[in-house]
Amino acid sequence: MSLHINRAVAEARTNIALVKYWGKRNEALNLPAVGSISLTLDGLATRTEVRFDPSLAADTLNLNGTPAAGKPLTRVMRLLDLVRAASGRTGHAAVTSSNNFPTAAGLASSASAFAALALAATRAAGLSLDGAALSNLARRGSGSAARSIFGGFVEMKAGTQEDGGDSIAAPLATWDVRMVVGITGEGMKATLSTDGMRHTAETSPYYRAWVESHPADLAAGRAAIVHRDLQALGEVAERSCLSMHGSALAARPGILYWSGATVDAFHMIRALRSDGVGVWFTNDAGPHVKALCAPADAPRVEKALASVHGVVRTICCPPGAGAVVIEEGA
Ligand code: 2P0
Repeated sequence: MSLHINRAVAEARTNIALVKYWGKRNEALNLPAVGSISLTLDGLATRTEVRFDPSLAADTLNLNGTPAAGKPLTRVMRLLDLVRAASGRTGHAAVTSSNNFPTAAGLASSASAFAALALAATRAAGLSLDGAALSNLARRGSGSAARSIFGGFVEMKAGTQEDGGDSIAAPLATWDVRMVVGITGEGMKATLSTDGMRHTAETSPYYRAWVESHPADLAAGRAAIVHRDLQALGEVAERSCLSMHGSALAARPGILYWSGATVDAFHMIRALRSDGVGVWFTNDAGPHVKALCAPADAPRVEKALASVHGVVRTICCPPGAGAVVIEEGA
């Protein structure tokens, strides 16, 4: 530990789950009820600077050029408190964070944000954590952030320990695929993931079935990645996405993240598949659609998705690297 370092800049990329995380076994420690498997994406990144400054009266947060308060600042302060406790550092910090993709597109992700923050804050505090410890810390900010510490295909373990020591992510084998993102309109999602998960767990009669069917999907996803079997991976990805949404749709009242364009894009992807293109959809707590395919098929998939009424933009992402330190020093 070197106490003179008080500033660090880190970058992390977002990730998309192929076997979904939905539900928590402990909300205070943010421990997931189920594991998950994701792909870290190149091209959609958050860059975050953390500067510990003894002259500050409080922690501050600047998000995409604008000072932030309220919930985003509170979540950042909670993570900084964990870093202060682990490092012994007592001062406040100035956090400056920006995404390299338009926030208005609605893709702004807590995954890349909290992975970048965990890495930048620990390095600025003079700590040098390994990937597992960083993943554990990032999870406290956001469950999906635990996965963005690593590049390529990543598995997040639900874990069984009460303190969450084994609720961490680790990299799996990686090969070259594409995730084509179809942006379906703009705006904030209706129900935040954390609230949606809680409501589903508390009220959906299908939640238990979701949790119980999940280990088989994880095993199938893991095997597909090890064998580089895109079809098997795509099939489990669609199944896991629809199961997650099925449990949320059955909550009372039901949570509906899809727009008409989302469903039209699902049909378009299945029509492409009927034409012999190896492409499978997934979708998260919002209306955007993500299509998994081989690199050679990506141009055709992108064109087809762009032709869906309501899809305003497409982004084609190769696998991306894990979180990295860009700069550090006094
Ligand atoms: C996932 N999602 O596996 C799932 C699928 C969205 C749908 O992880 O409450 O922002 O901060 O741990 O990580 C989004 O939820 O939730 C998410 P918290 P997070 O990617």
